Amino acid sequence: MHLISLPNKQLHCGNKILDLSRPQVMGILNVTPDSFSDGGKHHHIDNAIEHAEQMIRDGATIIDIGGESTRPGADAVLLDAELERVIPVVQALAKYDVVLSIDTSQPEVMQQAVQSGAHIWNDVRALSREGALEMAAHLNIPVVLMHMRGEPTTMNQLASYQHVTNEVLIELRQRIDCALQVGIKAERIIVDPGFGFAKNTVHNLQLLDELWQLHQLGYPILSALSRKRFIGAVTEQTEAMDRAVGSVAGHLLSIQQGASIVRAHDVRATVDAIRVWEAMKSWPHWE
Ligand code: 8Y4
Repeated sequence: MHLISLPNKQLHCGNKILDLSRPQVMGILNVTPDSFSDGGKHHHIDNAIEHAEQMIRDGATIIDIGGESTRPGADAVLLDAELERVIPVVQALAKYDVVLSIDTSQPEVMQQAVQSGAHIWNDVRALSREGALEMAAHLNIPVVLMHMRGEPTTMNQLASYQHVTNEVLIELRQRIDCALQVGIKAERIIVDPGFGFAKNTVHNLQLLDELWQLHQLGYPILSALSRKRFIGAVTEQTEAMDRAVGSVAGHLLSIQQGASIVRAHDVRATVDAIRVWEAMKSWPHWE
């Protein structure tokens, strides 16, 4: 375990560079309708910017902007709604000294987001939507390939494994192969086990215990378990807000196994934990 070190890699994100030899915190910025149902459009953008600014002050070096609606509806309507939520926020945050990641599965959303200043494609569907692989190759940006089975609406029935880590490795390798085949560069790929996606509590815990196995793939690892249900199950915290400490613990265990990026709601608490880990790693310099 002590022999695992972070990849000595730099992730090129447009005009910015992320140093993956140190753990990086990706702050979660939700721009779904529920988060601005009270106010108007400007209210929603102002709130998003304020939240992002706070996360940057707290030490986030990446902001993950997500605006996908989980409600059923026509594709064209859903696309327009997602664009309307995400693009103004990207435009507003483009001037900040932070890497912008977009949580989307839609190639059109990512294309417009990149035109507006976004850097990373974070896709929980690992570029499986029509045209997504080709768009990622064309945009030539870093992509997060996350493990999932089915769709968020059907995935729970697919949470059946002989050995979860081995099957996640096999299925991630298939998505990596697809990405490489269309010309996505190896140095642009980040992998993610997809905590909570088509996994029950035991699966999630086994994956966390064996996260270091993902180094076999040869790509930087992103770990994202912030406030998720299995953290609630273990800590007996029914309210997502009360899962911060459990989430920090899980993220630190991920970092100890060589995860390069953690995706968190509670940025300051996560950064504090990482500071303790980094201080421990460099203890001779403290005397
Ligand atoms: C409270 C709030 C509790 C939100 C749970 C949640 C991942 C991801 C999500 C992930 C990557 C979520 C966008 C689910 N999960 N992207 N996105 N990896 N790369 N639920 O595990 O945060 S959304």
